[in-house]
Amino acid sequence: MRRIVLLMTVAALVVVSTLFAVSVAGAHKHPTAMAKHPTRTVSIQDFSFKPANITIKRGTNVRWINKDSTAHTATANNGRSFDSGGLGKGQRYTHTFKRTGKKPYHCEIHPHMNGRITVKR
Ligand SMILES: [Cu+2]
Repeated sequence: MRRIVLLMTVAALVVVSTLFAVSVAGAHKHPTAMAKHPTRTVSIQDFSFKPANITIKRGTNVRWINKDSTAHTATANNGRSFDSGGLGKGQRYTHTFKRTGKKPYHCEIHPHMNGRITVKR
């Protein structure tokens, strides 16, 4: 009998602590939404993406930073997955890659500028 009481006490503690953890996580959900994903940076410099080809895990953020004084874009070749729009000097754009596959992209202003994101599981 004492053993059952002890087990029930332990079970109750587990439930309470789980509820507490969930509520704490929920309260901070918004600010940490980006932080829980790793971020890789691609520089746009000297009219090229550096590095031009990267392989990432699904759910990773890719952040492009334009280091040229000329405006550039990072635009998916399929025209809809992602598009930074014009980035001036020092401006950045971040996209979270949620689906696996090869994602070739280019600069709309300078179509010879090409890059590729490979997203793995
Ligand atoms: Cu460009």
